[in-house]
Amino acid sequence: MSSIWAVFAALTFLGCSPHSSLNAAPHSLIDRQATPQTIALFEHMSQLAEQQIMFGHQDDLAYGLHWWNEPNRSDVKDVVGDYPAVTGWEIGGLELGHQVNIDGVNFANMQAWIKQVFLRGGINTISWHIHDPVSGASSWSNQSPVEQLLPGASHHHQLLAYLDSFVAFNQQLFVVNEFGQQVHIPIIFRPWHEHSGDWFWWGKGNTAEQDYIALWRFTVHYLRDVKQQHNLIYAYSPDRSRLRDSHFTEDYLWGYPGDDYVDIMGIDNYWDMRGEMDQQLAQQKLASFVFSTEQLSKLAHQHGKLAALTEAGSGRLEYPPMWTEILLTGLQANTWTKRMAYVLVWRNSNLDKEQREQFFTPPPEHPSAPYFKRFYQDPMTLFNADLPPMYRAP
Ligand code: BMA
Repeated sequence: MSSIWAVFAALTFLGCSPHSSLNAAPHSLIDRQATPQTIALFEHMSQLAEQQIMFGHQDDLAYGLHWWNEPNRSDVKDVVGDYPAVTGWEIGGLELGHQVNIDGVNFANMQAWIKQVFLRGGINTISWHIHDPVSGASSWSNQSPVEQLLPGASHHHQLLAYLDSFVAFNQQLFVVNEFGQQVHIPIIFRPWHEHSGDWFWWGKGNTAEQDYIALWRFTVHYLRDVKQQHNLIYAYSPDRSRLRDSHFTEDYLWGYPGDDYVDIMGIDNYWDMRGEMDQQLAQQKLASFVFSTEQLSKLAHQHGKLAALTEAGSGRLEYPPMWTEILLTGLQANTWTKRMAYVLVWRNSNLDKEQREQFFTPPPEHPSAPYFKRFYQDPMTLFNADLPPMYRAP
C-alpha cells in the first residue's frame, strides 16, 4: 500500500495526475473558518480519493463480537493487523443526557477513543440516531415532528437543546499541543442520515422535503455560525435501497440542502452487497453497485464535493467473497467508481450483550476473513498505518 502511495506521490510531483482528464473540481469546506487541521484533513481526503479508498469501521475500538471495552482492541486489527483508517461513532442518547449511547457505549470512553484515533493519525466520523424531541420516540418512528422543530415553531427550543448536547460533547474533543494550545479534533459529522428511507422520523414519507432541507440548513447554521464549531465536515447520506436506478439523481437529491451546506456526498449502501447470494446474483449486485457508485461519483463531481460510501457492508457476511468480488471489484470498475473517499462498514454487535448476529467485519475463523485480508492487502485500500499525516497541510 505504501509503495503505491509513493508512486502516486511521484506522479503528482512530476505533474502527471493519473486522472487529469476528469478535471477535478477543487473541494473547499462549507465552513470558511474551519480549523487548519480540518482543512488539512479534507485536502488529504480529496487527494487520496483520486486513487485510493480509506476503510472505516463503526465502533471499532469500543467492542467487538466477543469482547467489550478492552484497551487497544479492534476486530479489524485482530484479523489484518491494523486499525481502520476511519472510525465511526454513534451518539444517539446523548441528547437525553444519558451516560451511554443507544448501544451501551459510554460517552466519556467514546471521547477518549476519538482522541486516540486522532493521535494515531486516523479519522473520526459521528452519526446520530437522535430521539424525537416532541414525542420522545426513538429515531425509528414515523410520526414526524420536523415542522415543529424549525425556527419559530412550537418545539424549536427542544431542537436547540438537543443540538447543544452535541456542542458540549464536541467542545471536549481536543488535545493539547506542545505549545499548550487546544487543537480541536476534526470530525466528519453525518446528521439526519438515510432520509431517503421511511424508517426515521426525519425521512422521506414522514417529512416534507422543504422541512428536511430547513432542518439540515438550520443544523449547519447553528453549529457553525451560532456555536462556532469549526472542526466539522458535513456528510449527506441517503440510503441506496430507496434510490431507483431509473430516477437516481432525482431520488438522491430529494432533500439535498444545497452545495453551501454539504461537504461530502455519501450513500449508505447495504443494498448492493448484503445477503445470501450465488455467483449469478453476486454479478447482478456488482453491476448495481458499480451503477450507484458511478452515479454518486458523477453527482459529487458536478457539485464540487467529495464522494464516500458513508455506510456499507453486509451484516453477517453470508456471501464471503463480498469484499473482493463486489466491493473491491466494483470500486475498481472505472475512473468514476475509483473516486470514493472512504467506505465505512457498520458495527460488530457484541454477542453477549445483544444476542444477535450482526458483524460487518469477519472474525478470524469466518470464511469471509481470507477475502477481507485480500481487500486489506490491495494497494487501493488504506488502513490506519497507510495514511499520510492527515492533519498537516499537504
Ligand atoms: C443500527 C443498528 C442498531 C444500532 C444503530 C446505532 O443500524 O446497528 O442496532 O442501535 O445502528 O448504532
